[in-house]
Amino acid sequence: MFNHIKTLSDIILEEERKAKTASGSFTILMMQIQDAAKIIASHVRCSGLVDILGKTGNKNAYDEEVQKLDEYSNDLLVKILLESGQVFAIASEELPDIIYTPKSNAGNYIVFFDPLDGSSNIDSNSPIGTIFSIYHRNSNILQKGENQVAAGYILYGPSTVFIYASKYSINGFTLDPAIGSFLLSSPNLKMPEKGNIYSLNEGNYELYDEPIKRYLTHLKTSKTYKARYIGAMVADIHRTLLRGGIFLYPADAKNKEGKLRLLLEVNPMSFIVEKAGGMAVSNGKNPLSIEPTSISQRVPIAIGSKENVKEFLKIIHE
Ligand code: P6P
Repeated sequence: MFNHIKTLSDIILEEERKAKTASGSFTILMMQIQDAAKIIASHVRCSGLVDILGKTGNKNAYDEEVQKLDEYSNDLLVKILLESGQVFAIASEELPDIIYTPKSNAGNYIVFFDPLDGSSNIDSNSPIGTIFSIYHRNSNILQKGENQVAAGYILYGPSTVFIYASKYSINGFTLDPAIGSFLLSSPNLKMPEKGNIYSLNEGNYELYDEPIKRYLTHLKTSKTYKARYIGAMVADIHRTLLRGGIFLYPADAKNKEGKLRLLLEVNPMSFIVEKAGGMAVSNGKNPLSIEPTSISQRVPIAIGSKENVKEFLKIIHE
């Protein structure tokens, strides 16, 4: 008997049927995001070649304009989303302002995205990712993260993994390049209640305030933790989602508000982690409840297994 492995498209269509008032608009949007992910994944696989192929001039062996991967990923997502007919407005980490779809083609959704998170990892062939966050059309573009309809990320690592979270479910899918489908590989993701991995850029240690330093001392003296830091939020969050533990980007003397962007990185990741049973805090608050003030607003973040985040809060408030 042929056992059909569910795909991301199957799950999206199943959830369309659960949504009583669905028009199919969200499904079309997600299919477009899926297509963009597959195209970016294929370019990521050749990113090491761009320099070699590109050195012959502006065209590479595929007769394509040689572009930096993050510029290419951004341009692709902007084009696909604006042409989808399902989007009212978009905002990208690579763009200074919100882009509104021309009225003739405007749709019902707002999409925030980081087209290639961790792009400084490209040259060392280290993991990178794409983060997206979807809201219903609203006159006020800047909405609290709790209003997200769905959020997800694509991790371009040894394999290409698509994590998709909606109000109905959170699942992980792995791209089968042979058939170009994202196959269900981590159904009904549940984050471990507690983990023994902590993840932050300890190069900033001297810039941290005393409570953060106290927390780090606790982790190190307890001798039960491992440190892992990849420098791409998508990769560090994905490991935390699967194995438990905590990821932090605290505020520091250099990044007084923190480095990561509320709307483009922190909210989608907080939505995903909460759907998997984890927890996120920014300045002691759930990031999803923060009223955004700007597209580029940055917040400190501690996110991961519930027990680890609670331990963090306990120690920094001692
Ligand atoms: P640092 C990548 O530049 C990024 O935006 C996140 O993906 C990552 O978690 C963080 O910044 C890394 O920052 O200061 O450790 O290089």
